[in-house]
Amino acid sequence: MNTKLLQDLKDYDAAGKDIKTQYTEISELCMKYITPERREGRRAYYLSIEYLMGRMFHNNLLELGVLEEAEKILSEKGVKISDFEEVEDAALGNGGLGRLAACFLDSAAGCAYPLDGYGIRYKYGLFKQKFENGEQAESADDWLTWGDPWSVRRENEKRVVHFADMDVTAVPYDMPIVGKSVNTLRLFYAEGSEQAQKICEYLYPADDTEEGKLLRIRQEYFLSAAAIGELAERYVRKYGRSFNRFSEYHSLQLNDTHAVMSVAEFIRLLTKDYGVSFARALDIAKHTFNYTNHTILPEALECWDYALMEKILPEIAAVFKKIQSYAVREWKRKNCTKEEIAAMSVLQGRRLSMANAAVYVGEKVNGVAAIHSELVKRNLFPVAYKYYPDKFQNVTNGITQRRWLMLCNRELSALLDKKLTPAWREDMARLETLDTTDTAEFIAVKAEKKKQLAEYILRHDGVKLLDGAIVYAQVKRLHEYKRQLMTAFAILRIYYDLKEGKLKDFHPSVFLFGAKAASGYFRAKGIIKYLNEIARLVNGDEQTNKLLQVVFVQNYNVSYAEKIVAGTDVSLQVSTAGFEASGTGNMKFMLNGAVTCGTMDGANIEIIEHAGKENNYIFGASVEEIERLKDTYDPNEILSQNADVKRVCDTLTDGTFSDGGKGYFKELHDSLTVGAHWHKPDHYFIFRDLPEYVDALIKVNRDYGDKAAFAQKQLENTAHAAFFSSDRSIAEYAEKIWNIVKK
Ligand code: 26W
Repeated sequence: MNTKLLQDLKDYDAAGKDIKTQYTEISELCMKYITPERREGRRAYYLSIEYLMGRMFHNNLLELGVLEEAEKILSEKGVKISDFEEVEDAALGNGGLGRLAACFLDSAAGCAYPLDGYGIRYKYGLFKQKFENGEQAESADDWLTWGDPWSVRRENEKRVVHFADMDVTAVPYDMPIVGKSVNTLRLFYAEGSEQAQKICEYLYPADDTEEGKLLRIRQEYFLSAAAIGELAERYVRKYGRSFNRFSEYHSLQLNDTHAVMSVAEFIRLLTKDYGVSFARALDIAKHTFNYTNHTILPEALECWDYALMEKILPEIAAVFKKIQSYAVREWKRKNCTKEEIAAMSVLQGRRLSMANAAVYVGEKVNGVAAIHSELVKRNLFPVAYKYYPDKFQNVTNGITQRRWLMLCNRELSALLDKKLTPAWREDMARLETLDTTDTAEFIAVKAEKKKQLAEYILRHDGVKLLDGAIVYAQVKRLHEYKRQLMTAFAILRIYYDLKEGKLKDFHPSVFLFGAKAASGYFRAKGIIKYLNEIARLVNGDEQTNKLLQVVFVQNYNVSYAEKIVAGTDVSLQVSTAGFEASGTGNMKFMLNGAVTCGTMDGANIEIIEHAGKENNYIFGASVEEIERLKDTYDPNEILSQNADVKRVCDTLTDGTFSDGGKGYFKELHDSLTVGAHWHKPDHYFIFRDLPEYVDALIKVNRDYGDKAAFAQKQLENTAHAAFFSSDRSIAEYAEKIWNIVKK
């Protein structure tokens, strides 16, 4: 308990100050008690171009151990820290891998592992989303309007990053990551000319134009060079210029391929500024860098045109070319065939494969769920796996129980305190001892969290949630492989069955959606429009709207997610098997006592292994079946044989809905029935899985009738969620990949 901090809070004078001033002053006051430690010895460093941190106020006070006390002290002064909810999320990420990075930093500090993060401090984070006539409208996320009291600008540690055509000053902003250790997230801010400042203006520029691609390369190199420059300089000051012991003190984790240029920069710096031979620098790199793959989507595997990179980073391009020639010599010594060499090549003709560079140089390469790591070996890098099998690892993702249970669901946390004593908070394995037959209090907690969720949705979206309903949620980025469109069809199926009196004793159900579509992703925006049109139809139909409601919340972000995961009964995780690397929302729902209705994909497979198939609702083709189906699957055959499927699919073109002449719905219908030049019709097998999906949803509805039995299934999920704590993930990285130890 931080008594001095509490005393300061008691002495704080809030009188006559507006809420922004109160937020800033109280945060700054807490910051005085947070001192990042610079421990000697080996450390790991996380290089990520995204960190989806969410709000830091409550998180940091929880980590400081003063949240409850501070709340009381400040409320006596008329300061309701729940009003600080209006502070913008630090949304410096798109979703998956950015939020994972934030959970990993939280767990490393929470478990006293030496792990620091390097990233980019974007002026504008992920865009804010509103719906205008059911369509996504984007606006800039000016997240710094409330200031950023949780970061400290380090004027005296700024450094210059050189491009062929400009110099950029990288100014570090340090955000302390509070736990048993206090680690640091260092975000670099670009200063200098107008063009230099553009580098950190926006997260993930649309890279479908050369201009966008160039900016993307600049962002990735900016992060790489600032981080490497600093680590190298600090090392030389302490251990000299030979770099012989660099890999003894550093393990650098590449979060996807976005910071792979740090490998080339490391070699460039050592050879050019410190006279280290290329072979030696490459060898040190091979014992320093590790790579996490987060997706098997081919379009997400970054390849850069050699000439494009050479235009602004000639030395970096040259280093990649030299790595290629070293690698080819090594592969020839291993008697690799021409085809095998091509498959592993860093430079393939004019294309630079960042993933192949990461695999070749990385000491360890890991996937993010058991099934994904198998697919990484089998489908993504089969040749590299053949020649370097020991490189390949799995570390299944995890989520921090501090934000995703203790903070967002204090009522369930209190119930666990009562049943298990607070010891579970330091030892999640104790959740396994939960008596899941004793459900009365859990049912009351879930009802309370649904009530709070309903209030939040009413306040933020002006929609009143159906009372006493089963709450389903599908909240995640909008992407075809995540199959929000299949859920849309399933809802229409249920709607029509209700209207035709085919569903008796149907328990009232609410389907919650939250999703942002990438600004250039036409089809994803069409699916958002379609879901909003279905909501309008279903919610407006007096015959059914006491039984079925569809709600699409706007600007789904980390803070919204905290409310939804706590108040949901059924987590919808319905990606086509083999496409979702892991998923992490699935784990958040599980921990908060929701059953999963989903496919055997990503981490869902391990969730079912831990929580039991009997406590969840699994449906759909397996990875193996999807792979077998790829060549023979004919969606139009299903349409001709299954009138139910045809009926809902036809609503896209039969006038049931209008997309305001934008052409969204016709294009979606074509994507399912005709395909496109880059894919076959229904390339995510929606029609194959839809009937089983509807059956699963109806089964949920039936089972819900026995409240106690259903609650027991939900509690079984909470009881078996310990494995999915990011504390476990970090302990695995520390042991299997980083070789670092707790303080
Ligand atoms: C929404 C489509 C999409 C897919 C991949 C957007 C961005 C990507 C990135 C290139 C990689 C990424 O974020 N992958 C996600 O990483 C998460 C953390 O490991 C996984 O849980 C998700 O399954 C994976 O899609």
